[in-house]
Amino acid sequence: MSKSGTLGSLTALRPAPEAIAGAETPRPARELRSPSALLATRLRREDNDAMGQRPGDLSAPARLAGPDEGIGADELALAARNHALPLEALRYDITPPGLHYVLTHYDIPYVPHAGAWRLTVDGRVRSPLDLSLADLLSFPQVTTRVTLECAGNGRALLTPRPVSQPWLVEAVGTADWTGVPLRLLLAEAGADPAAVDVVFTGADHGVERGVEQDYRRALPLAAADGDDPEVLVATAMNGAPLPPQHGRPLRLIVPGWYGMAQVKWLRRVTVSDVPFTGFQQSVAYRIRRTADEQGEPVTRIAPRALFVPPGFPDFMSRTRVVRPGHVRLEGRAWSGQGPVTAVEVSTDRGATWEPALLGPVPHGHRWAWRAWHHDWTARPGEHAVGARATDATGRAQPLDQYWNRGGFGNNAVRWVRVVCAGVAESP
Ligand SMILES: Nc1nc2c(c(=O)[nH]1)N[C@H]1C(S)=C(S)[C@@H](COP(=O)(O)O)O[C@H]1N2
Ligand SMILES: [Mo]
Repeated sequence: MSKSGTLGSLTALRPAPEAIAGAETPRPARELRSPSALLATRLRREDNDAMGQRPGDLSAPARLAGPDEGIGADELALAARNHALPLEALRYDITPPGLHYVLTHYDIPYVPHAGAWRLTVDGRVRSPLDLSLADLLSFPQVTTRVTLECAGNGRALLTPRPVSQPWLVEAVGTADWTGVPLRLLLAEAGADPAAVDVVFTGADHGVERGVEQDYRRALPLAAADGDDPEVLVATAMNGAPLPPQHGRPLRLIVPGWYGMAQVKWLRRVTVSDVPFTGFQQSVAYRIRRTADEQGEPVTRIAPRALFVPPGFPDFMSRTRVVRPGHVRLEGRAWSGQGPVTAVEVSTDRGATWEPALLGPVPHGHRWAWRAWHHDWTARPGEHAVGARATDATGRAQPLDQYWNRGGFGNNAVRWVRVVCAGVAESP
C-alpha cells in the first residue's frame, strides 16, 4: 500500500469514548501483577498448612472494577482461554470450525475415547437409562441451526465493569447441531410429568466464588421436554463429532437460550421434583442490581445486530479505515425471543437511522441469525457506525447499557469508529 499521512495520524487520535480503560493500552506492571500475587500468597500459606487447605478459599468474591481500574491479569487470563468470534467471520452463515466463540468455566475434559462415554438419565423416572454414544445414535436424529451467545457478551463495556470474563460484543457463533431430541430420552426413561426441573451435569469440575462444583444447570421440565424450541443432546457440530472445546462427545443445545444453558460434556440428566438451587442457577446467572437481592434468572437471548467491520483495521485501536464512496455494511442479527424483524443502521452515532435490507428468513432456521446489509456512501472524515435489531416481540437494542452486577444481557448498540480517508499521494 502507498504511504499515507492520513493513516499514519490514526495512532495519535483519541480513543473512542466507549473504549475500555486499560484494555487497549499497556498497564503498569504493578497493577498487572497484583491479583495473581494475592493468590500466590494464599496458596503459599495453604502449602505450609496442608490440614487447612480448602479449595473454597482460593476464590475471590464477585466484585465490580473501580472507577479507573483497567482489565486485570485474572480477566486477561480468562480472555486468552475463552475466545470470541472474529467479527469478519459474520460473513458466514455457519461459523467455520475454530472461529465459533468458546466459553469454559473450568478445564476442557480430556476425552480420548468417546466410545467409553456414558450418559445417565435418572431421578424422577420410571426406568433410569445408562446410554453409550452408540445407544444415542439409535434414536431419531435432528439437525438444528442455532446461534449461541454468551450471557456475558457486552460485559466489559459496562460501567462499572463486573470483574469476570471480559467480553466485548463478539461472544457469538452459529452451527448446525445434530443430536437426539431430549424429549425422546425423557419419554424413554418415563419422566414423572409432575417433576419440576431437569438438571444437567457436565464432566468438568472446578471452584467458583468459594463453591467447589461440577458445572451444572437446570431447565424447567416444560422447557426440557418441549418441541418448540426442541432441546437436543447433540453429538455433532457441522456434521462432525463435537470438538473438545465444544463438549466432546455430548452437549445440550437449547435453541434461543443464552450460552449457560448449553451444558457441554454432558454426563447426567436428572429429573427432579424440587427446584434446582445449584450455584450456576441460584448464585450465578441472575439479574441483580444489588448484591443481596435474589434476582431474576437469565434465560433467553436479547436481540443484537453486529456487522462485519468495514474496510481495514488499525492493528492496535481496531479503528476501521474505508475509502470515500460506496461501502457495503453487512452483518447478522439474532434474538432468542422472536424472529428478527428489523435492523437499522446509523453512521452518525445515532443522530439518524436508516433501515437495513434483511436477507431472506433463513428457511427452517428459525434459531439462527439473519443476514442484513446496508449501502453507505462514506464521506471523508470520522464516523461512528452502529446497528440495532428489533424482534417480533417488539424488543429492540437500547442505546444505553443494561447494567446489572453479573454483566448479563448487555445488548446496547456498539459504535465502531470508522475513518474515511483517501489514499495519500506519494511525495
Ligand atoms: N459443562 C460446561 N458446559 C458449559 C459451560 C461450562 O463451563 N461447562 N459454559 C457454558 C457457557 S457460560 C457458555 S456461553 C457456553 C459456550 O459454549 P461454546 O463454548 O460451545 O461456544 O457453554 C456453556 N456450557
Ligand atoms: Mo456464557
